[in-house]
Amino acid sequence: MTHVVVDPVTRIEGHLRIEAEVDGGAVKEAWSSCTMFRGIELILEGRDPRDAWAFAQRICGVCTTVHAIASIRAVEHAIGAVPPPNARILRNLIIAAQNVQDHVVHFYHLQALDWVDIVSALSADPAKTSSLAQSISDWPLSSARYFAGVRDRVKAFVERGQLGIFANAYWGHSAYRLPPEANLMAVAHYLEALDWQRRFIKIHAILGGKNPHLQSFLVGGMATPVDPDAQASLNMGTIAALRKLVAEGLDFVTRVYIPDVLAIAPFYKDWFAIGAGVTNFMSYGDFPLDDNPQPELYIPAGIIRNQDLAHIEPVDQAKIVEFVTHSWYDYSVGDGEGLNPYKGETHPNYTGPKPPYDRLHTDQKYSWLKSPRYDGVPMQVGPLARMLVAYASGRPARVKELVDKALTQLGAPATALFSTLGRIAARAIESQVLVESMGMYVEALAENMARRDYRIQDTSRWDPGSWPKDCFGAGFHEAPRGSLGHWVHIKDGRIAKYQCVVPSTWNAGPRDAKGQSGPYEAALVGTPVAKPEQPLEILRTVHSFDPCMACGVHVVDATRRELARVRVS
Ligand code: NFE
Ligand code: MG
Repeated sequence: MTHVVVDPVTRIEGHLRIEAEVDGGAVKEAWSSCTMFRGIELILEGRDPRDAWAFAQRICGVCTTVHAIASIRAVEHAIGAVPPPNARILRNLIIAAQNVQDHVVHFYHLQALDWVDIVSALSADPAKTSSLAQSISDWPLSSARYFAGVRDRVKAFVERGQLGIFANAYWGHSAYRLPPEANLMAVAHYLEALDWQRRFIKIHAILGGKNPHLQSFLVGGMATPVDPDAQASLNMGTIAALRKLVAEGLDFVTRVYIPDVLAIAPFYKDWFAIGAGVTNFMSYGDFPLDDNPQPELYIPAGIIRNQDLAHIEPVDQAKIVEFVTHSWYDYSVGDGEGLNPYKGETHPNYTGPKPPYDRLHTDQKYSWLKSPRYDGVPMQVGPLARMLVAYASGRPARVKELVDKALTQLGAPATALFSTLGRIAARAIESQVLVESMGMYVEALAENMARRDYRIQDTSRWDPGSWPKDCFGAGFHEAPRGSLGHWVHIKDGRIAKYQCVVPSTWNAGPRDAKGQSGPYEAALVGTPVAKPEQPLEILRTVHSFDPCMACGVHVVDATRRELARVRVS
């Protein structure tokens, strides 16, 4: 038995440590530990709830906007504010843009290098790379000359010993299987995606003044005036700019991202049977399409248990609790019980190892993340959960169409989705579904303008004097990494309690009071590890969840300055 420690896991947001027991070339048991604490829930206590979104949004700069959205929804729920159609539509556009940009960045910049060997790309034949690229897509940047240029650029970096962001990887590892030409094509798209994501997210600059951390959120609506006749408002010029940016986004996802995923996956088909882990899935649903109290959601809500796609249960938030049995917190009710977020507590109490952190005390507390559970069991959240709920619900119809098409092209059964590669494929398919839906929101906004409906905020609840003295609210959102909820208790116009239960907490959390593993821990079991001192395969499965610890814990140890350490004992 070999004990592997990966700390910190890189190409994620925040600080994550994975410990695993490896035996016979595969992971037998794994532990996921978040090694940072932030405490934004505590910072919010005592503040004006109308300001909460601006603080909460700073939980993370990767999934920017998402905590602002969950926060305003929670406060609106508590005080009874109802955003008008224009605000709903703008929010849908903002969160769709966030999801799509985040997914593209995740695939190329945070995940691809687990599958794509940059150093191998240097030996690629540019003419053959061009043929490969042209065989999978009509994307115009595909000539032999173009790929020769990319190869020479990367070669110059390597020869000067300046691998920079590409340093400290496991180049040449036997688990890399792409031919040099596929590696070179992916490297070219890695560089193009850097540029693309910067252009695409201008949608946020237009609608929110900046990215990250848009400035235009407002309890009851949005702080963005809509008026086709005014220069300083969202007007017809804005609509034209949005149409163009959405079209460019659709083009890149359709002609680069999806073809790349479909081209790379066949070399790694065994990963359709690795990394299933927790087989319960949850989606809160998102993208309200009307203004009813229970609106139709473009991405539906639902619970799937034990991979059973024939039965979708509605989500009941009363069934959500968080445990701290293995987390560095204390509960006033003791560590054996879970608390619903309305009653949640954040009392930090670090009892973990002291430097040099050789081993986590995995039989005791070992993470800054709590362990959220639904009806007593762990849930996997994220693009795969959403696509499975949508696939099983039959809506939007586009999900089933795209999933079936991808499975046919890859010659894989539907059960292949329950895997490491399934999470990667689901993220790509979701990007396509969401970027296609964005035009619908732009046109809805244009139609409202044409009808001279410029309403942007419900001001009837702006005055705290109009609020109940004591009220509770919950706001739900599907962030890029999955189901996000904020719970707020407002007393005498101030925040009495604030609790966030975040996607990466659902997925990366430790064991609970019953010893049930969280999704990362469960997914790692069975993951092959060819070389314990270069645990590339562990990274593949962990990265497939797109970890964000900053979100997950919502003060870093200055003694640990190494970029990464892998320890084997
Ligand atoms: Ni910081 Fe986040 C997303 C949220 S976390 S990235 O998506 O909420 O898991
Ligand atoms: Mg929390």
